[in-house]
Parts: sequence; structure tokens; C-alpha cells
Amino acid sequence: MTNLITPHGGKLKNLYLSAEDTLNEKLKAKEYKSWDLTHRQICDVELLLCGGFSPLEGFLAEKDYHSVLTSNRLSNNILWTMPITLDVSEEFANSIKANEHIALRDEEGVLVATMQVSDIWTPDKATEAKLVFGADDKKHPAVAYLHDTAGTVYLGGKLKGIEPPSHYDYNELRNTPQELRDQFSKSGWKRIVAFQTRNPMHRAHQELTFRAAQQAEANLLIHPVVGMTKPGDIDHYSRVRCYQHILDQYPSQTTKLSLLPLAMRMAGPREAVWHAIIRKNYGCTHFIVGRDHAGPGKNSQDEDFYGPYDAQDLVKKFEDELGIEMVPFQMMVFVEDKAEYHPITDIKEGEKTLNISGTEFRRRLQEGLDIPEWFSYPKVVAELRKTHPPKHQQGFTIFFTGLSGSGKSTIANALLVKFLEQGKRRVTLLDGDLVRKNLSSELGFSKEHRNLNIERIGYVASEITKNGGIAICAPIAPYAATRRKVREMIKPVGGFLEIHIATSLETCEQRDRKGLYAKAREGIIKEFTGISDPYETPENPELVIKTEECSPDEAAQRIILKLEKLGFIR
Ligand code: PPS
Repeated sequence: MTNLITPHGGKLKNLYLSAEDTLNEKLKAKEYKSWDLTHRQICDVELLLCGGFSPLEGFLAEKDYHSVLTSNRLSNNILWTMPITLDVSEEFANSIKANEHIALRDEEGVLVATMQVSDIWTPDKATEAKLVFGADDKKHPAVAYLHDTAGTVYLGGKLKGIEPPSHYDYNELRNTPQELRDQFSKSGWKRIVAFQTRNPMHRAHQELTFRAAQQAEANLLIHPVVGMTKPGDIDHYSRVRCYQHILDQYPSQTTKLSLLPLAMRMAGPREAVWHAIIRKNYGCTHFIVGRDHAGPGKNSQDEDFYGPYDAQDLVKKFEDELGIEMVPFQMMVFVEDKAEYHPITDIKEGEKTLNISGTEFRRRLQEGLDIPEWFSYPKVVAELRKTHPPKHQQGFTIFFTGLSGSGKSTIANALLVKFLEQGKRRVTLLDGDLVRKNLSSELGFSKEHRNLNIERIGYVASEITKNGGIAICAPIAPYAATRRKVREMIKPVGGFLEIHIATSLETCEQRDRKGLYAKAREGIIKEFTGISDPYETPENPELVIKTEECSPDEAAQRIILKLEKLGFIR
């Protein structure tokens, strides 16, 4: 175990057992009940075990939890602003007793740590949301997580580390606090200013960090979060390639890049103090806090959750206690006449400034529009364009829904050949009948089985979409909630168009190509959509097609025009 000074005068924790103790604990753990850690918990465990979360030695006990919520301190009065809790299901919590040991395993079942459960309690999540995030408002991603994803019961207890969670990406850029401290000392770095980020870095960030390092007379640590960031953020693989390009923009030997497997909470001021403690643990002496640090965006009243400089104020309040110096920074803007970046507060009257917001930047990427060189480096932009192609190069899903015999398959086939004719993207047709023969051959038509069928189709379509292809789905998909689920699955990875083939039941029954309606009326086929099972009409589909009024070819043309309008084909 190492004995380096960290904030609060404590020691840098290292919760890993010695080789011999690890073997013994592994044997004992065979008898322990196992908890499969969620992605966020794996991030927390990794930082607990390596000392990134020093002085914590495990998941918070109940009295520490309440103390952190109400006073930003552990029950022993040490500054700690974020509740690091192990949330589990009620079922799992009921299966264990206080003081029992449990095995914590990663997604593959590998034993990462064991924990002696000292506390088991049911938190009041609304109160936690208000105290930690400032509002019980699900527009805040961590509040939504708290209510919708986190388990209902919390377990507290000390951890014994068995092995670090495994990573297969960018291993050379991942460092424990001890490793970074050793590297700093080997390089003769005494003063180190850390830059926290969850976004790609552009010129303004380079300028800000360079100035911060100059100002603090310190070396620079670019310390981006690669655990969990705000939903919708640019993936860390693309970001890391961007950071690697940006390293060339600093004088050699002055700057280092290291990845932090932190699961962010977007808690603004509290998060900024937490980030500062973590950076202190990693051996930094200074920490940059900019505008709206770890801000979660707008609340349900369309107002910011926190003021733009609330985070700086809270870090300032605790600065002496933290033992890491804040380097506060104002927003940097480009001054056109000087062709230089300056803090917004230094801008003189009449000076023309330029800025591109994050939202505008993403829009330009989406539309494949110009991103000027004053804003970013060509290599960074090229990297982002590769993984975030404009809409006309992204994949998409056409999701037909409608009664049996409504004409979904006919239109889907007409559309399929049009895409094949265009030859721009790979295309797959997931027709209801075909899926039932292959993917869902064991399923029937109960609500549960229909939902499972649609979720499977959604999963396959999302994979196709993610990889730049076209998925045409043509199931009945009678339930609105499941259709919504599929939309939510696909939207983040490409385009999604729900198309209601709104042929009336009368027409479908008159056509009765497969003779199924007659059988359904006679009761030979049970749970038949429209006859003995419900069909929930889509409320906001991208397109409604009435086959009584247009031919399959006309329908396919309408879809093509809609795709053109939305920018998916050009
Ligand atoms: S669902 O609800 O979306 O899972 O249904 P889906 O997989 O699209 O249904 C595919 C075809 O199954 C035939 N079929 C039935 N449909 C509805 N209800 C019942 N009970 C039923 N039993 C069999 C029907 O022909 C569906 O094909 P389409 O292509 O829609 O006519």
C-alpha cells in the first residue's frame, strides 16, 4: 500500500489485496452471492480500488450517504460531495444479511472485488435528487438514471480489490493515480494543471489549456473522462483520436494525455469539487474550472440547472481544504480582427468575436457543412466527420406498422428495389413473415411474444443502421410502447422513420389474401390483430399511407421524397 498525501491529509488508497490474499479471497468468494456490476458501478469500483476516489474505501455507508447529501462531507467531516452508492434490486438486497460478504463481478462474470455489506437501506430518491442535483427533474440525466435505472436499495461497505476491470482500448493511455504520480516525478513535473473534458477539443480548448498552464507555470494534464458522460455525447474512441491530434499543438514535453474511467453525474458545482479531489488524487496541483463545469443542460422549465460560474464558486469555497488550486477560466472567443482567441471578459467594445456553440457544431457535422479553421484543426474535424458522417451517409430504419394485409410487405418490397437501384447503401428487409420464420420462429401472438418479436427486429435494425445500412421493417407492431422503444433504440445511431400503413380493417378483411381474417372471425385463429387483439394507431408517425388512395409505387415514391426532405438521401 502506498502512503502519499492526498486532500484532507489522508493517504492515497489502494484497495487491491496482495497476491496471496487475492488467492485466498478468490477461494472464499466462491461461496459469496454475486452481484453483476452495471457499467456505472464498474467505473465507480475501478476508481475506488485504485485510489482515484481516496479517501473512500468502498461504497458509502448509510450515515456517510446522508452526511454527503446534507453537508458535502463524510460523517467524519472529510470533504466529499458525491454519493458513491451501490444500488441493487430489492430481490438481491432481500437475499443478503448485514455483514455478509458479496462478490462484485463485471459484465463477463469476472470477480473484480468483494465487499462486506455493512449497511442496507432504501433511499429516498426524490430527496437525493433535490440535494445532490438541485432538483427532482428527470431532464437531469443523473436524476433520470436515479429513478429509471438505479436499483431501489443501496448497499454500503468496504471493498477488497481482486483485479482491475479489464479494458481493451487505449491501454497505454490509462493510468492509475500512483502511475501518474510516478510519471510526473520521473519527468520532473512538480506543478501540474489538469483539464477535465467530455467533449472533443477544438482551438478554444487548446488556447484555454495552454493559457492556464502558462498562468499556473505548470505542466498540463489533459484528463478526459472515458467512463460515462452525458447521454448523446461523442463516443470516447473518436474523442481520444482527436485528443491525440491536439497534443501536437503544445510545446513538446509539456503536456500529457491520460484517460479517466469516471462515470460523470453532471452535477455542476458538486461535481466540480469531486473532480478536483480526484485530480488531486492523481497527483495534480492545479485544476481548470471553466464556464458551466459538468453542466447537465436545461431543466424542464427550459432553464439552466446551475449558474455558469456556480461550480467555480463552490470549488473556491473549499479550495484550502482541497489542497488543489483552481485555475478558473472564462469562455474563450475568437476575435476576428486579431485572429486570436481571448477570454470573453477581455473583449473590448466594438471588437467582433466569433463562436460556434456545441449544438451548432453538431448541426454542421450532421449536415456536412463547413467547419472553419479558426474554430478547429482540420485533423480533428476529419476525425469527427469519419465517425459522425452527414445524414446522407448515415444509416436509417424504415419501420412500417399496420394491420395484417394492409400492404406493408408490398410497399416494403417496392421500396427495397428502389434502394437497390440507387445502390448507395446496403439494404435489408425484415418482413413480418420472414422474421417469424427465422428470428422469432418459436414465438406466438400473445402480447409478450409480439413485444419480444418487435424488440428483436428493433435490435437487428439498430445494428444495421449503426453500420450505415438501411433496415426496412414490416411487422404489424400493434403496441405503441414497443414501437417507441424501438425508436429510442435506433434514433441515437441513425435515422428512424415510422410509417403507418393505414389501410382500414374493412379493406384488409375484404382483401384477406391469406384467408386469415375469415379464420379469425370463425375463432380458428386466436388473438388476431384488429379482430380479437388490439392495434394501437400510431400518434406521430413520420408518414401515413392510405393504400386505398395510392399504388405501392406511389407509396414508395412518397417515402423516398420524405427521406430526401429529411436529408437522408441526396
Ligand atoms: S407482430 O404483432 O408485429 O409480432 O406480428 P407479425 O410478426 O408482424 O405478424 C406476422 C404475420 O403473422 C400472421 N399472423 C397473425 N397476425 C396477427 N395476429 C395473429 N394472431 C396472427 N397469426 C398469424 C399474419 O399473416 C402476419 O403477417 P402480415 O404480413 O402482417 O399479414
